Amino acid sequence: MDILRSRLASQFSDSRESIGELLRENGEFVIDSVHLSQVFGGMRGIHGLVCDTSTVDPIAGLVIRGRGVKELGACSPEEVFWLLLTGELPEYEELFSFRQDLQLRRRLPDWMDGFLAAMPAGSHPMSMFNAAVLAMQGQSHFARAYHSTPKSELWQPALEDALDLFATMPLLAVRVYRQRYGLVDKPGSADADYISQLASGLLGREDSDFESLLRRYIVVQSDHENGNVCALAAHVTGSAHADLYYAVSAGLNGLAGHIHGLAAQDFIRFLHSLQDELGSEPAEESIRQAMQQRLDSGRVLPGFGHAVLRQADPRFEILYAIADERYQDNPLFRLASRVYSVGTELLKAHPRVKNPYPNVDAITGVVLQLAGIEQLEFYTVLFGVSLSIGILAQNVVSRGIGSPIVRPRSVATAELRALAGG
Ligand code: AMX
Repeated sequence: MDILRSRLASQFSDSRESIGELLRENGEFVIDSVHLSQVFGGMRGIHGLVCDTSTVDPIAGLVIRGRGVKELGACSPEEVFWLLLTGELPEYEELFSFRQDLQLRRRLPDWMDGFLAAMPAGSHPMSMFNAAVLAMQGQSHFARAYHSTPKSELWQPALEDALDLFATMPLLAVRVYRQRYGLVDKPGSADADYISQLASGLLGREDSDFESLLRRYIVVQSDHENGNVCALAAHVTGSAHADLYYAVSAGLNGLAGHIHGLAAQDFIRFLHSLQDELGSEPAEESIRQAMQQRLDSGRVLPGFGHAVLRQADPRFEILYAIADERYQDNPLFRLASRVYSVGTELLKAHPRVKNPYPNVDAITGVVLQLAGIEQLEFYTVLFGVSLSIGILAQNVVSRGIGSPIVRPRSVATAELRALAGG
């Protein structure tokens, strides 16, 4: 991967220089002020992190290296990974050699089947996936090279780990899926690309419609700046010079939270519970009552709301349009569509909810379910496969620009009370 390595070498050297200059000239410039409510409010809205791979605009949504996510419709995960790392889409030749390199890295250790089989029966697929990532840490180039590598060059072994992990994630997800649900393993063709490995591995057969759906699914969720729980956990872990196996694992642990990535499974579970209670296509009024009851009992409506976005999430819209085209006559999809509009209406009336719209987790499970992946606990693993693309790129860039260890200050409540003059 000499082309990629030499591009990144000059990119990082330029970045370090220009960041140094920016800091020398403007280091004391004030970009934000912190309110007491933000300190108690999960640091919401505080500008305190650097992320060059993508930004999340409250209105426009995800922008990857200057390109709105809707512009990336035709891209493959390989192209988006390259874009996240370098800031540009690869040329034909670059993509060709990138894919060749990734193919050589696409293999799981021999012990993986036994490792997964030894996990307790009924383990959540997310814990199997994460345990497997962590168990592969012994392969880390970064860990092996650490003591003989200057700080400024740590991005190089980090890049090796990132490429290995990127290439391996689809295979690993398939292995977890097949092992967890007792399905016969159907290894894809050795020269298949990222998406066809993943798609044919999951379905157990070639299916071009499923491949194109999965391509969109993976690309739209490939990054979301680094303030979300998953990316932030990975960023903080990597900042302590833990290798990418540890960092990705830290991120996956956070993604397994119910109000983060597990919302994908929770939303489908909620649809199923509505069908069990009210029939396969309940009337809008019955849906409204059930959702209101859930809110009144102090529980969240899974699949609605967002900590940053203040408009409908373009990632939701992209996947919704695909589902609408393919599954508009399906009862589950029709139920989901009613739930989206009723939920939005109810949350618009909620005094504190800042975003009443369905989020990406309200559609990912629906499209996977209708495409034939019925095991809803598996959905967050696929979210992890996609979001890890951004995490890997972000961590390589962080080592490349020499980001220091993350260490904000915490303050005791009494101190805050005194500061506020209370
Ligand atoms: N259902 C019920 N209440 C909700 C709600 C929802 N979907 N979304 C927000 N609220 C509540 C919050 O819990 C909070 O209540 P509080 O004042 O009693 O603490 C209040 O409304 C204000 O919240 P907010 O500022 O609008 O959102 P937030 O930044 O605190 O939280 C999020 C954002 C996503 C955690 C929240 O909207 C939520 O819990 N949604 C449901 C779970 C979900 O779908 N998560 C996936 C999000 C996307 C992702 O990260 N993958």
